Amino acid sequence: PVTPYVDRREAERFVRQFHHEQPSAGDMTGRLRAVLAEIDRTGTYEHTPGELAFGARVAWRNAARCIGRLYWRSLVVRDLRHLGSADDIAAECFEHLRIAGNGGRIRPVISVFAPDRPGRLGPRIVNDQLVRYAGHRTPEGRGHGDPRSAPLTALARDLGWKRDDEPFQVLPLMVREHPGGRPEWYELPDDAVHEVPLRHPDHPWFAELGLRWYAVPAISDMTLEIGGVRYPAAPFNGWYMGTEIGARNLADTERYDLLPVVADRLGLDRSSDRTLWRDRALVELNVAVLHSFQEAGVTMADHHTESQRFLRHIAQESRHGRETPADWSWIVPPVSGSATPVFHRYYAPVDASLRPAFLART
Ligand code: HEM
Ligand code: NRG
Repeated sequence: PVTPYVDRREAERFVRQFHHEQPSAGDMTGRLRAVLAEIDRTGTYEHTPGELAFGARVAWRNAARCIGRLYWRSLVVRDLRHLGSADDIAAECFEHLRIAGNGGRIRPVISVFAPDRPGRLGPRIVNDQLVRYAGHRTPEGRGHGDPRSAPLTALARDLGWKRDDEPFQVLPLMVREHPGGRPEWYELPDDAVHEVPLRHPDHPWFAELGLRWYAVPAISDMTLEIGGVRYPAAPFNGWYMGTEIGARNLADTERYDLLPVVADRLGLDRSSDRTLWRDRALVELNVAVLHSFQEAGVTMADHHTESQRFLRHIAQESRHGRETPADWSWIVPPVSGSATPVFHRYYAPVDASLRPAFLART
């Protein structure tokens, strides 16, 4: 598959938006003419550093599933478009994790690598996040590690990576320099991966469960599209909201499935759904996650605070004359939804043609 020419209308729409929102950026007519001429000559065009940073930030602003958008203007944009080799991408992804981790004071960062060009597709990061735990499902259907990573784990093993049987073993980073080609793989350096061991403020036994999670959620399998140009390798991160770990990653039956274990240690009656043992275990698991990140000095938001921030974001956007498209089913937190203000309202509908955007890999 070869990328076609950049859509001239998408390029024009973006250049107009950039100059409309950033009136200090200079001569729009000249820039538009240059961009269209470059597309006619080469099939694509090169964003200026200012356009790239603006485009990445607006792609975040447009992410309808993201509750964390209040700080979209502060996204740190690393312009690494000149890099396309697997070795360089891996090294800069590790540097991304160090910059973003920042000793615990997490900074939202995106690293943008080489784009797709006509006749030459850009590189791809195979992993869905830069840091992920290996896992699989046993023939009896029991999970080990993070079962969500079973396909990645199998691929890494095929490539020669050695799995051990720890439940929280960090997968290697796999990079395809050319789509369709065999990925190169790289073990993550220790100083790039910050992890937090989990304990509970009131229950000393909780630490004995040996649970942990990594500090920086860095999505690495979405394509950043700006003005018709696609950047398939553009990993980005913010910080975690506690429920992502406490109510989903560690709790979902398809993930670490820990509610029965936690409920038993809490001494809850699991003989009936009606005792709400799952609900009570969920709350204590989430207390442990928030407490542990706090004590470790790693940035994490609770769902009440992040919900309030999101409503502030909507209000701020509306003062700029912009609607905030949002997907209710992703914005409302997976526990205590109705106890947060984001539950009790509707949102502007999501327009799939909105750009710049982060697109799911097809
Ligand atoms: C999704 C929170 C930063 C782009 C989400 C989700 C949460 C969240 C809770 C839903 C995830 C899920 O249910 O699996 C936050 C917080 C941030 C933050 C607390 C702190 C700053 C960012 C940044 C970007 C971003 C920096 C991009 C530059 C997205 C996108 C999705 C998303 C594209 C949808 C992912 C998908 O479709 O799977 N965010 N986010 N977020 N966020 Fe954010
Ligand atoms: N739920 C996923 C991460 C999805 C994105 N969440 C963020 N993004 N907080 C998980 O690993 O649990 N971010 O860029 O901060």
